Amino acid sequence: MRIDIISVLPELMESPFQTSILKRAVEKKLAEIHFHQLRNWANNKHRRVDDEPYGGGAGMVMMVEPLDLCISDLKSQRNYDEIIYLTPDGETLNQKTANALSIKTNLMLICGHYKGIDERVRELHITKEISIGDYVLTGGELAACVLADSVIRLLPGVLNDEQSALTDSFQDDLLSPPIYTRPEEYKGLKVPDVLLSGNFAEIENWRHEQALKITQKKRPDLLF
Ligand code: 6GU
Repeated sequence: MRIDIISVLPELMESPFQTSILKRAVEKKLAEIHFHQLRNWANNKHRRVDDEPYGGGAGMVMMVEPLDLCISDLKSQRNYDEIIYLTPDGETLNQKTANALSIKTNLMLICGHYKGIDERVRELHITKEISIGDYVLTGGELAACVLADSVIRLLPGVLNDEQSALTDSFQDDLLSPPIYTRPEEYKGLKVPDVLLSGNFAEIENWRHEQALKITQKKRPDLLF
């Protein structure tokens, strides 16, 4: 998978891809991340990419031309499965969306800043709008990192234990059951007997029951 990320602050997104699992995914060439500094497509003296909104009002708007030139340049080089604008008014990211994106080949992510982008960029290029939750960030960069992380970890070969993405919380609309490692007892708190029983059918049953119970308690909305 190739992911192109357009931003005025690409340096903000470097470390997540230079650390741990995402770094390994990049090194193993399972994921290719390309950052593009939007200002390089600004055909004006001060490399401006924002301007005042028509009709007045607070905040600046990201201009249509630099974004159109940058996106068009990239589009002329390959076919993109989705051109995603990260915005608080997009559809909220969930596991289903991450799963769907993880089978794509080329994704383009557009990070918004200021009050947002000129509407004509959406009309010309954007195929999908994604938010990472009902709160406002200073820009789309951290949201782009969250989205990329949720997608890259699903790519075959990225996680050591292929099973572990399948048993994630949300993957079957249930939260994960409690887990334990050594010691068997700590400060009087014991690991449930069933987990020490060696009876795998019973363990699976217990885990499923616990997952249902925990989901009912913490996120009943997931059960309907
Ligand atoms: Cl994608 N962008 C911004 N600026 N704020 C957000 C967001 C995105 N998702 C949630 N809040």
